[in-house]
Amino acid sequence: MKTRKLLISAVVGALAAAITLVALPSGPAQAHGNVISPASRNYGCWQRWGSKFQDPTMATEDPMCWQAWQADPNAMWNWNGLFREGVAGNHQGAIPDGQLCSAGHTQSGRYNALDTVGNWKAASIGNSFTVQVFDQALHGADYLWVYVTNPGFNPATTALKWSDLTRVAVVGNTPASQWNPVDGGVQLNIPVSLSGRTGRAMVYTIWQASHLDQSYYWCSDVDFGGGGNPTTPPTTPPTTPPTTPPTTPPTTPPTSPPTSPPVTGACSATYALSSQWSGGYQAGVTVTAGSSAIKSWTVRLTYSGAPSIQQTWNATSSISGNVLTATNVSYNGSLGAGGNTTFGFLGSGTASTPTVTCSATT
Ligand SMILES: [Cu+2]
Repeated sequence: MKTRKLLISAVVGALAAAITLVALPSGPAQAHGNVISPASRNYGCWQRWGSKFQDPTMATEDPMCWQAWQADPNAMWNWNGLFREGVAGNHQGAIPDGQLCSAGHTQSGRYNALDTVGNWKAASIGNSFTVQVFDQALHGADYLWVYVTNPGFNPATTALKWSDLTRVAVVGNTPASQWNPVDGGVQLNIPVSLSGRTGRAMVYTIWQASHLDQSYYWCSDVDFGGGGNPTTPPTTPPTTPPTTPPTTPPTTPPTSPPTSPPVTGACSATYALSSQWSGGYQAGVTVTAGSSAIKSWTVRLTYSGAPSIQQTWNATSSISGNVLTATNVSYNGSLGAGGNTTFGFLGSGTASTPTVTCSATT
């Protein structure tokens, strides 16, 4: 039990705690899960925008995800960490109405923006559908409960309350060995069968994990019968997006902030490790223009061995030998004098610190 708690605090506590991880037995540090279909709010936002979360087109194409990314990118990067502990089965007592999608403002409010009322993207499903729960950590389940909102409830205009929900499926004690092995963990498919449902609704899933009293809560937006948005326009306008893309790094800053880059040439770049876990890591690079404005930039990260990169955001990357080359995307190439932007990537294996150079066109 104590070891597992250490693992969890390591995920939350990022870098400092990652040192603890080294001493622990091997196993996934990002050790939780989510509903991947119909995708929960934060898993869906991560799926759709994780590779380009600073792309301002999100503000118009997917405004609810945009406001959530603006509120706290960690709510999406940590898509597998939406849980509470020590609830002792009293879910309704632990989570007030209007806070069901953030698990009652759990994790110091990291997920609060998932409660925002508005027209979230909804998965088109039929009356018979499957809730797919992904368990990265092989926790298994003491139980899983699936609820659906009652007919007439419109998530685009109404905050979710417990009284809006009817439980439609129950899965009892199911150790991870009985879930389906999938890449990176195990998955359980929960069939749900309804009748006569049309239009927008929400699916609410509770996963009571088995390793300790840890309860997960997920809101999934669905559209029964598919085709089309709700007929009632949302009464709550989406948060007005900022006019310039944010430069917020995707995760908690590293424990020692990068030293200010010397700004002598056209641009400079600093590398910072954001977090790491067994088998992978996340890093960010801040690109800063020199004393004149630039139109585009290219950053080269030179490693002692060939890097393995799974995903890059806010830059286009390629690897040749030991060098990772990253160039700006359409919305972050142009920087004013002294201005900066950030890109990031997920790497496989153990993080090592590259030598970083930056070049730019003016
Ligand atoms: Cu976990």
